[in-house]
Amino acid sequence: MLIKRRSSHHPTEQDVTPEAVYQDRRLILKGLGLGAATLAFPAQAGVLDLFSADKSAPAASTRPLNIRAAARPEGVILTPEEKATTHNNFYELGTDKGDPARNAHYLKPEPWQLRVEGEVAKPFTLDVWDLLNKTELEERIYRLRCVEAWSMVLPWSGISLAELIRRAEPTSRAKFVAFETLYDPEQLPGQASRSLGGGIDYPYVEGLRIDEAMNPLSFLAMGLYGKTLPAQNGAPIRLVVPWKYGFKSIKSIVSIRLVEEMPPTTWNLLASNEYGFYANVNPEVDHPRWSQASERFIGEGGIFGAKRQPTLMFNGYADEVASLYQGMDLRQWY
Ligand SMILES: Nc1nc2c(c(=O)[nH]1)N[C@H]1C(S)=C(S)[C@@H](COP(=O)(O)O)O[C@H]1N2
Ligand SMILES: [Mo]
Repeated sequence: MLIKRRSSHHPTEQDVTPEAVYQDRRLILKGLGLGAATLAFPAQAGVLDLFSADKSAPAASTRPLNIRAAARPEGVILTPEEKATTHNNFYELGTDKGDPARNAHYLKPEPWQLRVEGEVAKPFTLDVWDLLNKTELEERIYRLRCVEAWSMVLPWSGISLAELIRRAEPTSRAKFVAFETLYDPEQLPGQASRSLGGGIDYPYVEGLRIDEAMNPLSFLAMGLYGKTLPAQNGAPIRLVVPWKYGFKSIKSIVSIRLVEEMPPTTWNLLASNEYGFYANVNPEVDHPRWSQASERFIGEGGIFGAKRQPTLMFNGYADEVASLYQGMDLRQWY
């Protein structure tokens, strides 16, 4: 059964998202003892009118950015902007693929402060919009591979994560980097109840080993398609780690903390047998409940009718990152 909240004569992307994907998520939620009925029809439970309210409220508008545009390599097909901004995973704004765009207006990305703290000589608080206004951002075209076996190719704009971390001068005890999404149930109503937010204990948290964070590919995006980030894509600043499954790329971050021990991460906390800390894209290591050997690329046709294409080791970034995992058993360290 598909989860449907609106009836419509025109199938929307979430109506045709492969059944298995929703079943996968629900299996996890069932394990947590959440009733299937609440999940299938969240709008009927009293606390959940948070999401049914005010459809007319406009979402924060996006605006053009000052960027150093990347060359569009020949033969590379970008996911259409309209797909990238309406097919999202951002459970704090709802668990259906179309929810984050519909609920985008709850999140107020301006002003926004991001702390860089922990094991550093010079902790600081960054005014994100000040940085945005003063900096010529770099554009990067990256593949994004969701653990649910769909993928996109997206033009992000932002700065390298290493650049920001270096400014704080990490100490020798800084072995990992912990990231945290904003916690504010008024702006992110999925945080107001466990069923509404997909059973996750918020805030959403993620982490990288320090050498992964300092790798030149690790990116802090403040833009998409040459404009400021839409709320549903993680405004105003989010992580992008292209060789890892999409859930590592944490949205709307307020804290970057350098730490000594491996930090807890949201999907690992939810189902440690299914989601590890590393979450490197690996076509040879299947998810316990589905194959990771191939993926549906979301192009003009959306996920509906998308052809499967082979998934690449480290999502195609092996030359840049394989050396980070030398000597590690990639089956064990999933
Ligand atoms: N805070 C937060 N960050 C998140 C998520 C989320 O639910 N909450 N979903 C993740 C998942 S599963 C994916 S695939 C990507 C999706 O990014 P996109 O919607 O911009 O394509 O965001 C990741 N970051
Ligand atoms: Mo994902």
